[in-house]
Amino acid sequence: MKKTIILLLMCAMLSGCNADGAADISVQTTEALTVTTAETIEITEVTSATTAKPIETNEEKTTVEETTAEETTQTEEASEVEDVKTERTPVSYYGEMLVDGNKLVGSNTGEQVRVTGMSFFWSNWSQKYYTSDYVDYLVDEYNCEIVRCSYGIQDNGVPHDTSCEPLIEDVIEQAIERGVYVIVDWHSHGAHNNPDEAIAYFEKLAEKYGSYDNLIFEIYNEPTQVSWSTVKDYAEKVIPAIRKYSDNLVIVGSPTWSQDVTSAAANPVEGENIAYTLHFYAGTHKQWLRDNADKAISAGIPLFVTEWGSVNADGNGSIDKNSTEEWFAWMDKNNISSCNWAVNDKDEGSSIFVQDSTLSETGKYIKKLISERTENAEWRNK
Ligand code: IDC
Repeated sequence: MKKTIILLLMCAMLSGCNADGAADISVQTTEALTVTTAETIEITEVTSATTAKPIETNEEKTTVEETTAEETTQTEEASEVEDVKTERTPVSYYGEMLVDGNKLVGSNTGEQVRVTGMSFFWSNWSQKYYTSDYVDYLVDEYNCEIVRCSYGIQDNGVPHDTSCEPLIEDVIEQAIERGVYVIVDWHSHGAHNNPDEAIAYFEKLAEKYGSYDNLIFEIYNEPTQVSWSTVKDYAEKVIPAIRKYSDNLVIVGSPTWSQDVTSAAANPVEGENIAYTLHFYAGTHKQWLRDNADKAISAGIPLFVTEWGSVNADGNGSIDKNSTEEWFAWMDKNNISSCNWAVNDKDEGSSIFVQDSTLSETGKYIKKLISERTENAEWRNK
């Protein structure tokens, strides 16, 4: 209930903003300004409460408390215009992600948009992190502009575990409340064998949340050794179900664990607002995969790295810093959005947590990489 009220008030506030997200005082009535003020204070309280939740981090707790106290005082003292600026978010600034040739642009800015964040782990194995508190953690502490839900589909003939659906919805709702993008990924390696399940799920999801600019549909995590035409046929079955309710960005995988982006570029999926995922694991995948990706971009398709790892492709091993830096230089140059694998505490190199949910070595390293991209992002500063 409280969530709904805050959401409605956020909408009221944003409707008083121009395309840059700045307050358009000239058209606001006194009543609207009062609502904006109340709304901002309400959000500040909620943020403080959630920041204080007992999620353990490796950060100095005093630092968190000092920052929170300072933010609260600043918010109370600031003018309404500054309050609106404080509450600007990636989604309020950029809007819906739209394909424009081989780039993704924001519907509000018309300029190329690049966001950086984290992917949750297989939802069937990692439900404890699928919470609104962890979305807050990822936004407030980890500086994410995007999160990705990986709806775990095991493709072994066993009906998939639908118990994660309400948890995925909690994550989506909190992402909407915090103004970050949220990908829902059909985390499968064989989705083309059972398109009906994906169709039913994505249609339901599009109907419920497809009007929010936050939501991005990733319909097939990683096809393995199948032809591109098989994947394309699957995509052309699933996408129309989404399009009944939503024109939001759809991201399509490609053969060989979403590396064969040149096949996709040679024969793209029919439809509008469709991008393609490229997955890399820095310990395994090197320049040859970037060369492939460059060819696909030159051939005209937009890429989105919905999943990447700093370790080996099996999700384990130690961080390959040199290779990760080469990949980031490439993503920086091409303004490519990305989500790191994974928000989890399994004992493997790719987990950002260890088992008491404090940051692993990987977690500290990835936090730095993400923060370097997002702390001074355009949406905060313009
Ligand atoms: C891995 C997990 C690992 C789990 C395995 C099951 O890290 O713990 O046992 O899945 O298949 C991907 C996949 C992603 C993998 C990850 C690392 O999208 O599901 O997670 N990876 O192997 N593609 C390339 C690497």
